[in-house]
Amino acid sequence: MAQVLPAEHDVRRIIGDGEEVADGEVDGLGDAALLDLYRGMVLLRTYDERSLVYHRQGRIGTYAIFWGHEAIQVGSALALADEDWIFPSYRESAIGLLRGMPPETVLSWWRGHPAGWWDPREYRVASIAVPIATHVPHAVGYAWGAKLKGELACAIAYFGDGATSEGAFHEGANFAAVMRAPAVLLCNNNQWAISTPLSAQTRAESLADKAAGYGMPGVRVDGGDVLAVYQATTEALARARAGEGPTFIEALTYRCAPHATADDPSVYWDAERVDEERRNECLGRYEGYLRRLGVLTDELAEEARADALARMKEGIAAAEALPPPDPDVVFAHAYVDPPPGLRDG
Ligand SMILES: Cc1ncc(C[n+]2csc(CCOP(=O)(O)OP(=O)(O)O)c2C)c(N)n1
Ligand SMILES: [Mg+2]
Repeated sequence: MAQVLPAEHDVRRIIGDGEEVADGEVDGLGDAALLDLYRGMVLLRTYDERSLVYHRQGRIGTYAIFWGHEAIQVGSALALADEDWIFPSYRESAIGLLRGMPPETVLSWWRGHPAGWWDPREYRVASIAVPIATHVPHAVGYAWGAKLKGELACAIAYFGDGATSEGAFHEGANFAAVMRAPAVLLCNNNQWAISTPLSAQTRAESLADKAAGYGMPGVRVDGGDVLAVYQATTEALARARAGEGPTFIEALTYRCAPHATADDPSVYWDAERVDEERRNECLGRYEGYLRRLGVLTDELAEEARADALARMKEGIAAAEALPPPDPDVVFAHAYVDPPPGLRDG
């Protein structure tokens, strides 16, 4: 029997604080790769901030904000090989942008337009899962299937702290470990499931501890540290490709935006903590690191922001230029034999 130790309780960090805590580094990450991570974070941050504006302008529908989660998404996605598959939740709706998906596709998804449903094979990004944790078994099944076919592809599933209370998460985790599926289970522990705090979610000391029950390693990283997430994901993928099975990564962060645009967190969250977390947000931390290293200049930072903004402007224009969908599309794949009311209407 493989012996699995309880999760690492120390939270892994690479980025220092610019004062007492020294910066570390990740083997194999040169300047170009460091800047790719930066550009990815700027792109997602810009996507998120613009989306909130578009929502307020009535140009997209309800939107799940991921401000402050960019380090988790970019650090893990950029550790993947091209052939690896991504299984996102609504919190990672724009992660396909890191694989070349145009912003108008994701913006169309939030507009409820059929152009927002892409072919998963094109980007190796599965459909956005809104039901909590249902995509964990999908990711694991994909990974197991790839292994059976002798392919090297891994799958990564993104889900939240609340998802770890769902049956589908436990089924997926067990299945992954038993089958030694090459999967990475990446939990964004942002401390909230809408208004339910982590303290009301579990009695486990850490979410990573849940991994031990299934016989897989549980790793804890600072989810505001893009390099720590990158490193932990790289190691998990190496294990998976070596035939050693899945890894559970708990990326610790704090949701310092509403759950989604329809939520009013002021009635349940601690405003002081939110202010503190916002001051310590992940993109600013990474910018500080790159500047201390002498890798990021004002010019490069401005270029990244301008490029991301231009892509968003083009994206919303392209999404709004699409003709409205045919209302019949709602029923197109719902019935083999439509009921009379629909058939005749
Ligand atoms: C199966 C299921 N039950 C309930 C919901 C309603 N719901 C939407 S988001 C959410 C909270 C999920 O929290 P968490 O897993 O921590 O993810 P986060 O939104 O914080 O990223 C719930 C309960 C749902 N979408 N699916
Ligand atoms: Mg959560």
